[in-house]
Amino acid sequence: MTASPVRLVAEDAPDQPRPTTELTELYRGFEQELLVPLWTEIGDLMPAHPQSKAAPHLWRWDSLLPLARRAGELVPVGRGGERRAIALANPSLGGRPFASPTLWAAIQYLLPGEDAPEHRHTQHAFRFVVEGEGVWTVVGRDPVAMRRGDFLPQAGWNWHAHHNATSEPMAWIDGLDIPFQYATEAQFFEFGRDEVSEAERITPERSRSERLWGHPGLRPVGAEPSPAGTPLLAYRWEHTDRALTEQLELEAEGFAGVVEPGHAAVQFSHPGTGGDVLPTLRTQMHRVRRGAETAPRREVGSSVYQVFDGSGTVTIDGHTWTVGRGDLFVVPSWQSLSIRSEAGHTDSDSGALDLFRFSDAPVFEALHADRVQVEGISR
Ligand code: 1HN
Repeated sequence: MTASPVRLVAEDAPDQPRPTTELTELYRGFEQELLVPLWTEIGDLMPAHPQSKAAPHLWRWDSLLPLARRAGELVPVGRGGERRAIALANPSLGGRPFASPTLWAAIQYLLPGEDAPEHRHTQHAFRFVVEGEGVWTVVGRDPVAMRRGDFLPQAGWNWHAHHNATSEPMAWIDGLDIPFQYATEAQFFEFGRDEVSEAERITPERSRSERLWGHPGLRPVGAEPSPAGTPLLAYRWEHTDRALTEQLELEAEGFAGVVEPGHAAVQFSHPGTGGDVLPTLRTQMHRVRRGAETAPRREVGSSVYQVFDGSGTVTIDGHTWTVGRGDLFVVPSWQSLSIRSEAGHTDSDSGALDLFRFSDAPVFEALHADRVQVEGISR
């Protein structure tokens, strides 16, 4: 057969007609008119269940961080390149800077005194800090401190810049819905001011957003947040940690509330709506007690995890990796994941495995295309 887009005989498709001269002629006619018959393609177009083009993969923090440091020495940050961000490229997505078909994940690095310039884009974004501090991200002219364990969402089309106000470099991870907006051809981007004012280069302990929106269960009367993205720009580790600690304490006391035995989780939520912090991204923190293992679970849509603390093993569709602090892994759509918390070689005994997770779940829920299977139970 020639390099025709139409397959004359589709081995994987049953009930194909016998190849004859007339059939070859017919298929050549299809090709000339840019037509493709369904009967040769249906297996790929309509699989019985999602068959991700992406592969499960693990990136080690110990490999990423030295490369980011080296980029800090060799590559300036400024207008044009915009960010010293180095993206995770899924090995099965053709070298594109996409962790999964919908999710972007990158390590970003900023040196003492450096500024990442102001811009805005329709892509929804967040930062998560696995170690270090000293950078303020300025979102809508509100400077927000970034420290270990903090989660910092930033909904699309907000102006944002970052500055490192300390004498230490800082690394963190960025998550965005770039591949999703790329595939759906929905992106807009604008450069901001080249210089930000001194008033914005300040380094307050608490951002204006936290002072207005960061009080548990209390909504400011008179402030109308956009439903499209959370008005709270920082979710601090002390709250996340305490929520997880208390869930596991309650479990030990015999009260309900955990996901499954030994596994606590919280979801970062929009304080005005209770929904996801960003329209396309769901973000959570999980804690698996030392010795516990999560039930294998598959979901429609993909996720990226970063180990925040502790160590263990993760198994994604039959591939098992040991993981430790900072390591990142991607779970493609409908591939099963289970997580086991156990002491590693180099681990200080933290007693649990903490994992930050982000996924594209809100997209599938909005389309009523979400599905979850836990150990054979469909939901
Ligand atoms: C971006 O604006 C940031 O603001 C990080 O830190 C990563 C990747 C692609 C496009 C814009 C940031 C980005 C990005």
